[in-house]
Amino acid sequence: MAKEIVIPDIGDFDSVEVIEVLVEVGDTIAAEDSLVSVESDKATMEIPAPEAGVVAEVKVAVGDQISQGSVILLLEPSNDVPAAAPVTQEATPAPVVASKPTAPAPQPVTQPPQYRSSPTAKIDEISFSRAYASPSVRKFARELGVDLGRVAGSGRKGRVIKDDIKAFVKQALTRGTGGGGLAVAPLPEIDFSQWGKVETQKLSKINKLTGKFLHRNWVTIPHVTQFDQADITELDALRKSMAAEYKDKGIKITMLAFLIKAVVSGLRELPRFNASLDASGENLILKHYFNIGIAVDTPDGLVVPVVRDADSKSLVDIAAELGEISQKARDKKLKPSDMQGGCMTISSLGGIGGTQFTPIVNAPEVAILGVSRHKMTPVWNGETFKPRLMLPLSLSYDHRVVDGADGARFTSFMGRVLTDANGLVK
Ligand code: CAO
Repeated sequence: MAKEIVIPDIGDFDSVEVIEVLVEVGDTIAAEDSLVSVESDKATMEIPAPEAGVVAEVKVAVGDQISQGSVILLLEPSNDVPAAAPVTQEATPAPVVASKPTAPAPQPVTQPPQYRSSPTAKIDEISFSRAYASPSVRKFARELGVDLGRVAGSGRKGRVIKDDIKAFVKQALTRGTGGGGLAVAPLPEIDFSQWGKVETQKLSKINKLTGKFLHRNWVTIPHVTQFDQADITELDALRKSMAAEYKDKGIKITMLAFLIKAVVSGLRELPRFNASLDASGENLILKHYFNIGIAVDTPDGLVVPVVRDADSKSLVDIAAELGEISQKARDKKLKPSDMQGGCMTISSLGGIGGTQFTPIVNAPEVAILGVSRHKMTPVWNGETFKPRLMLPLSLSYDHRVVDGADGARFTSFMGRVLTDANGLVK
């Protein structure tokens, strides 16, 4: 037979308001589990269960005014449910009372609260004690190591309820601890249509994948970008004459082919650039092969196919291969294996424009060479200004593997080999 559970003697209060109902029909509860939170102008209290059982019916709702003797719920007594603490059948546990902190100003909750960092950060006891929450919510927060002062309450008058703690932990785990323990501030959810007309476009599969990897690489790799310029006046003349020569054979001799050969020379000169950190971060794996990745812009997003063994291919072979792989990329015909095993990537935006940029290292590689638009520039040769075609280089590298001096050495070396381009043709 279901038993009526009533509000016990709650001291000096004639009537109190129900601010939270902590159980639902069908819940199995133990003696002393909190059933409802009530509030007077001086305190919040939790009314505990006098005995164990299963909730058959809940008789109160949030906002009800209740007093001693009011029925809270009907309970099917159950001998199977363990008591939380030894209590005599007659004993009615006393309400758990918390003095009411100065309640924060009521705040309309229009969207789920956003949180900043790990739930297990050090608890600020002062803000914890000032937080507006019932004793069981405080206990729950303590158990999870949540600093209650940082949890936005979605209950009435900004009171923190159990669901707020759960949401706080969930959000902190999914957002706040990514990137090797780095806590990042979450972006607020914003309804942009409040300022004007908008449309929502689904991200492509490539956008989503590259987004994930770029984000990981950006937050986990300490990047430095070294800027430089290479005098490619002679290289461009050579390229143009070769381009005319190979046009009929259907091969486009591009700047990128020269850059691939130059990067191979750079990797030979400075082998730490042709390396990867192993997963433990304890060892450097030095590679004796020369596979160069090329960032290719496609309508669906960025992909990076790899020119394999570029050291053993001639400039013309590389130019021909580049034509094929960039077409394959745009036709979405690249296989995963076409994009694996790169040693270093080149991202060329020269055909589009810009003076410099900071490319993101394509891990597990340790460096990426960005190339911007070349420009005819007056260059002082010690006696006079001469017009020289200058190519801007932006080398980003992983500072854990490459130090600043080697970064500058690499771009200087690139400058020398690109200036004397004949050596790259073989
Ligand atoms: N400066 C000035 N002009 C340049 C140049 C440079 N550095 N590089 C190329 N050009 C010119 C070429 O001369 C060519 O002009 P013409 O059509 O008059 O002959 C034109 O730009 C196209 O060049 P190209 O055919 O040689 O192609 P490319 O090597 O510039 O680009 C590719 C190939 C696949 C790299 C490119 O299509 C691409 O996708 N680039 C974007 C890469 C990207 O998005 N990177 C960002 C990654 S984020 O880190």
